[in-house]
Amino acid sequence: MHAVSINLFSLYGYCSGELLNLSVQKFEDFLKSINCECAKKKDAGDANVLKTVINFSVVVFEEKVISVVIPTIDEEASIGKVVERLKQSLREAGEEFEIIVVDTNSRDRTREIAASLGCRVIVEPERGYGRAYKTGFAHAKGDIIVTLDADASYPPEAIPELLSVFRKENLDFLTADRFSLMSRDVMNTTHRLGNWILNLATLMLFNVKINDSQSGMWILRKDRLPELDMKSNGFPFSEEIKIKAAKRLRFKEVPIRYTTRLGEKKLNTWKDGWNNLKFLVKLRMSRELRTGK
Ligand SMILES: Nc1nc2c(ncn2[C@@H]2O[C@H](COP(=O)(O)OP(=O)(O)OP(=O)(O)O)[C@@H](O)[C@H]2O)c(=O)[nH]1
Ligand SMILES: [Mg+2]
Repeated sequence: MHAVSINLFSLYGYCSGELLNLSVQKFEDFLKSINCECAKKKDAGDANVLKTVINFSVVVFEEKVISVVIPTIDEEASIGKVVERLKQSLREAGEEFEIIVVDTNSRDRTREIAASLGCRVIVEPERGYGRAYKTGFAHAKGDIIVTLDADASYPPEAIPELLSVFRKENLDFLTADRFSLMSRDVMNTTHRLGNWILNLATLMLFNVKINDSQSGMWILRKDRLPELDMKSNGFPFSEEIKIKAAKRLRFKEVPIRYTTRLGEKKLNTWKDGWNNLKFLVKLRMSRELRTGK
């Protein structure tokens, strides 16, 4: 969190403690209404009456910065559109933001397009969806991190509304659910079945009831990351982060409108589906989650 502390003024007065407390309360309420916080310090004072000195130091919270992190491999067909839509949506919402593209060995124009649109392009030479996110998170300057695929399947236009829920409900982790609002033609049957099995496994192994354990669109507080202690470097990163967030943090799932991706998918339905299932079993057996936390 970026905070600026200003020592605003000191109150020095001869009045009853009660009266003073009332004024202080009123002042604090006012500060809250203008996004400030009061750290008050009582220096001296008599129990009933007389001399009381209060130093007000006011903490002014800077506008929070959003870091959008996008992993990419050969996504030239879509990265430009995703970034343009993101910029428009976040600008219209009055958000201060940065966009970080974490690229692994793209052989097309992905990096060039992202850089030309003002993104910070971070090169992560090691393969892995989870690894790309770990690298991106480490570079994020914002308090709040937003993630999505580069393939134009998740709607950047939904982010302001999701952020509003995230803030209003004081969440630590929000995940976007693709299935509640999804039309039939967006995902093939095999993919749907795979997702259903993984959701069921998540419920049975961890008692985490979630509609979409594999969604790639999340909002999270950066300062909560250490509590998640992420292990996976591959595609299971997505289910791992949700299970741990659901168990340890203030967590919510919110529906979004998902569409078919542009360009080639990087996920291998059978191989990665099987790996994701194996990862869930391994995670359940691990000492870390054996206690159910
Ligand atoms: N940097 C990096 N990005 C990756 C890696 N693997 C996948 N990605 C990106 O991560 C995002 C998710 O990958 P997708 O292929 O879309 O996987 P998916 O969303 O599960 O599959 P689809 O439903 O077919 O889109 C995309 O933006 C990919 O380009 C990786 O090893 N490194
Ligand atoms: Mg995708």
